[in-house]
Amino acid sequence: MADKRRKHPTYDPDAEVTTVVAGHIGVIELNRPKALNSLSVEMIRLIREAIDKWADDDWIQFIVIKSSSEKAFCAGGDVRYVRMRDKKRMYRFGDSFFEEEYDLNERLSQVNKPVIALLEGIVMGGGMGISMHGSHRVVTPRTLGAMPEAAIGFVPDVGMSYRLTHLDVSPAVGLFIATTGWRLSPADMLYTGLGTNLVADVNKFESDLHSGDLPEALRSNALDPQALQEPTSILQKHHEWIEQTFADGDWGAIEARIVEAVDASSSIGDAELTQFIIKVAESLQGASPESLVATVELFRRAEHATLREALDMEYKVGSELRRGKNFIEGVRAVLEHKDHNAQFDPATTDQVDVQKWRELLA
Ligand code: QUE
Repeated sequence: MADKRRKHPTYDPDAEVTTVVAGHIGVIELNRPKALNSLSVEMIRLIREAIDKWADDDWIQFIVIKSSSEKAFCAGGDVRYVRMRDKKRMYRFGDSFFEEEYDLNERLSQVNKPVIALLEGIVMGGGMGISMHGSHRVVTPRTLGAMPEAAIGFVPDVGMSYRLTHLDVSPAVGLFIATTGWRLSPADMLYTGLGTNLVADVNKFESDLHSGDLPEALRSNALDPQALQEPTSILQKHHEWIEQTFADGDWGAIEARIVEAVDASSSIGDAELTQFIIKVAESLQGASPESLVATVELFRRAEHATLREALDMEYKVGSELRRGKNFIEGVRAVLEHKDHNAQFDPATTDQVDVQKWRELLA
């Protein structure tokens, strides 16, 4: 019996996701490196299939989710493909894509054994969704996280409206990450709790897991954060300003505080904070105002919701955004033409109908 299970009957090294049982570890390897492992619907189905098979299989002690590429764990969902169909008003594909993706995100939160994501390289959007609902999110000095959806006229989804409002740190930090699309360093990941462990080498850690002793494998591979290029999280350094700016109000109120801070920044006398505030303002430059307004409405409600309720709200907001022009335009500018010059409409926050999003989520 045991020997039979070691060989996966459908193992295919060229598949977009390969799944193998190695000893008592179920390994899910994302293998679409040319697209930085952005998740196709096939990949979502293959991951789901493996999780369903291994979650209640007593042979399997741990489930590991990793990438075949050092460049990226996973850069997001395959939004180019979704856009192609949405553009032709064929919304059914995107609808079921997000339904299946969000169901997988929820399923990952329900597995009663360690689900360990090895976060080497880029982890954005959908990549967060297949890692952050598991028990262990292992980061390295090369991990780069982000929720950059506002740049493509979308909103942070995949259950991250729930995760980012239920961080070890305050929900204000989560909303900061969601609106600015902030590039999260390994230190930022650990500070927020999005990362649970720091290791130097994920391959060495994975091979040590075969001992069956997860705490020992984590301990013996633990890297001191002081060894990082930036040992201190910039979000931690400026958490007070983030709190004051993002803790309450709608996007209009938050944006007004940021504008005020930029105007006052030269007279603060804190060079580091001034630099940070300018960088915050810059990271909001390419964002769709409609996305920013909708993100705040979504996050204020997700703070008091369950993961499933948050996913359902994300689906509602996402469906609506996909049927407007900004998602088509945002994916065009960032991922198709890569000119990063999206012409969003409305172009400013004051022109966005905030009431529409409140009614949608009521
Ligand atoms: C926002 C996103 C995504 C993004 C950039 C954003 C996203 C996504 C990708 C991506 C990146 C590289 C690829 C690819 C996709 O970028 O979801 O196929 O090669 O998948 O600003 O939400």
